[in-house]
Amino acid sequence: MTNRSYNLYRYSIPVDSQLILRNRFLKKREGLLVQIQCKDREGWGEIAPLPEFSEETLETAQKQTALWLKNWDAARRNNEKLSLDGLYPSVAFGLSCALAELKGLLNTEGNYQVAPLCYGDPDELYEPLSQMQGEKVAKIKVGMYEANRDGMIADMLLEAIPDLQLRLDANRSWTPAKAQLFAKYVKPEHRTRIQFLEEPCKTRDESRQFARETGIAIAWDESVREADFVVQAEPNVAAIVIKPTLVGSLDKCIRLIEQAHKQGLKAVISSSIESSLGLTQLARIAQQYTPNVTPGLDTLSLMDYQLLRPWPHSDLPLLALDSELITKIELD
Ligand code: OSB
Ligand code: MG
Repeated sequence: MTNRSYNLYRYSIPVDSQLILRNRFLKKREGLLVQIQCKDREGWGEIAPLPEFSEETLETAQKQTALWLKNWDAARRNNEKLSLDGLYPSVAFGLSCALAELKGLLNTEGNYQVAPLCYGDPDELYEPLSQMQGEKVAKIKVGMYEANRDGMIADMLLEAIPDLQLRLDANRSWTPAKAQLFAKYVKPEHRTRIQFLEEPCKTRDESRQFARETGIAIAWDESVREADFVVQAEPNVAAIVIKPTLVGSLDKCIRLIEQAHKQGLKAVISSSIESSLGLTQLARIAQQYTPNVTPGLDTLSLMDYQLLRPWPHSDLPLLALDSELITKIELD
């Protein structure tokens, strides 16, 4: 018989007012932190449904987590394993991270080299890019302003920085005509330095056609979370983006990564705007399972604080469990 115990905390941290999620401003980021212990070992996980992206809410996620923890504690009597099947993605992910830490399955070394993220002002990229060692890759959110402006910015950056590679993300916002307008401004000789453009158009077929016509590689992000999605090598498809908080358990993410690698696709671990606790775990997952691929994790600076674990070299204040932005949840 083993001794299991657990704690659940809820956090709420203010975020940068520029953060727009599908036409809505996010003013604070909220989530759960779970701590599980067994004898002298412990593991932590973050469960943070993302508004506008996750189907579950913080409330439904919290209820499900509390119930799972209770059953997990009860399962110790029979030395049972408690499955994560059927749980909400954010809950399955957070609990699987806590279990992986507890069992020593998640390495401590992380890939903290991220792709600097730009929401519109390309000038913000020069400084972070000059600090980068190794692969020089940045990510620009496109599709929020005029498509021709997006094209000009991408082309200008590729022209100005000869060893720069770009990732672009349109979040399915372009019609085929708008996507073409974007491409018109990116010189053909610059297009090979676009590692990929995530989901340019509303449908996968429109995105495929765009890639075929322009030679610009694309990546699947939203599609990866759709029921009919299969990981499949295709011309002009370079990568799949994996957002574990929206996908599910660590095992499910690892299966997707393995399928991608088998098909010759890149798998890119990406943020769903987790706190520094979840984000540092994503950096560790990236290092362990997608070595040599820069993850898409440049979202910490949107927040005003870090939680419990610091991101290397971040100067944001670090909150501990006694902070008033973290509350312990009473469980029965
Ligand atoms: O569209 O990829 C997205 C963050 C939250 C929700 C959706 C997205 C994102 C990111 C994360 O872009 C950063 C990254 O992938 O580099
Ligand atoms: Mg995306």
